[in-house]
Amino acid sequence: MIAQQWWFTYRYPTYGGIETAQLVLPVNQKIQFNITSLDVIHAFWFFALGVKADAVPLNDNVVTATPTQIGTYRVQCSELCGLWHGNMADNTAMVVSTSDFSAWIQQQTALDAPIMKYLPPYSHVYAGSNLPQPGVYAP
Ligand SMILES: [Cu+2]
Repeated sequence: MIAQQWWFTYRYPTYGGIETAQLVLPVNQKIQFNITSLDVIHAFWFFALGVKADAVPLNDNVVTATPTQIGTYRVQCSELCGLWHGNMADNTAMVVSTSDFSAWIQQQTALDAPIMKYLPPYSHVYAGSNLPQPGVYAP
């Protein structure tokens, strides 16, 4: 989980390091979250899962949880992080069946294929040349 002003993104190192704006997790599987930030201190709060952890630049905060209920959930930032902190929330986090997760990850992998070469390699923290560079997505 990567926080930045003012949103969360999610990389899936188990699936080639693809990056998504929506958090989707398979049900009944132990998930390891590696939580970091690109800029200031945020906090990742997935209260239905009992996950709340600071997202700190250059810091890899590791939390594990096992979602057991399929459904749609809210995640939000719980550390005042600037002007749009209050808007740093998402009601579309999902826990889905294993087969729905496989289908979703396949779809996301295809969507991300054209941009993977612009993404920094997956890392637990991002700094220096490993930070996403502004403008690299422009044609
Ligand atoms: Cu924040």
